[in-house]
Amino acid sequence: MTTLAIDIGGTKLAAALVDDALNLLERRELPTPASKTTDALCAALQTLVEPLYPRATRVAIASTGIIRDGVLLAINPLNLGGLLNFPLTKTLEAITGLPTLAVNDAQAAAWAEYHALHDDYRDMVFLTVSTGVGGGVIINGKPIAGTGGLAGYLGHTLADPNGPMCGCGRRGCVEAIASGRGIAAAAEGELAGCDAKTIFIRAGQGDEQAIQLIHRSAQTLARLIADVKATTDCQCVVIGGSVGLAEGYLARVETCLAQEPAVYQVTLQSAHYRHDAGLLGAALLAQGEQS
Ligand code: ADP
Ligand code: BMX
Ligand code: ZN
Repeated sequence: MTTLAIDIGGTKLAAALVDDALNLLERRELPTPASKTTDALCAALQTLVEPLYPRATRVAIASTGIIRDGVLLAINPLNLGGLLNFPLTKTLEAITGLPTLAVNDAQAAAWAEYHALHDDYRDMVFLTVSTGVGGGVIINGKPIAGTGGLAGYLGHTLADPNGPMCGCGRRGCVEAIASGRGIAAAAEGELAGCDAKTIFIRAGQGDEQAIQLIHRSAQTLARLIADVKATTDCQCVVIGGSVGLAEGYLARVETCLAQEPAVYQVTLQSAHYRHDAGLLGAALLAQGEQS
């Protein structure tokens, strides 16, 4: 069977055809539209999948937000241009005429990354540092989503009670500081208005403010990882997302984590499937549903 896998993030939409051996056959990408109405996202998804779906037999979606009864509910609507909810499975079923499964992006990515790990690892946590900060938790070989789908929303745990407001309505979430949007929002002076990608480039050129902004993100993530270790006793934390995968970022997080007491140390790895972990995790979950 060929799965049309779709990844809906706050910055980019990706789609690919995936075969049963988890090979990516063809991949396309588009920017996520910034619009409070559902029409723009519908239209972008239609453009994205049109060349692919005639060769697929099912659709599997990894999406930012809580996915409840096939509807995307944003915890942080700012990540989606203010869009609060979106009828995700209904939209893709209408476009493609195919059975459609939708899950949270980080939970999907965690599932793919879990399958790429050493067999002895039964407890792992995936963190995406991207537009937001997402989390997926696997305990004893099983993904944990909770009854309402909120389990593993590690980006919305508290990093600093005096920190910036998060789009979820809480002050000082990890996401408000460590995410791509959080990094960009804190930029001042000549970096004001730059996105996280540009700030990483400036840091590489030696810009002191850019280096500090990235350090603040990495430090915040390392403290979250110590909390995650204390909560789950996981054997491994896998980091993905474009910020998480940016050159030098993981090494900074490792340096910050090394400053925490020994009991909170845990193996850190970059996502094996890099930017495709969400796509492949959704495809894998769809395979599991039908086996
Ligand atoms: P999404 O959140 O849509 O899944 P990404 O994982 O690409 O998408 O994350 C988007 C965030 O990552 C944005 O804040 C963007 O500025 C930042 N980003 C994109 N590419 C890079 C890069 N090469 N280095 C650092 N940050 C990046
Ligand atoms: C936010 C939240 C999570 C998501 C995470 C990473 C929304 C719309 N999304 O915390 O569901 O997993 O961002 O998402 O509330 P990404 O867009 O950065 O990949
Ligand atoms: Zn929050």
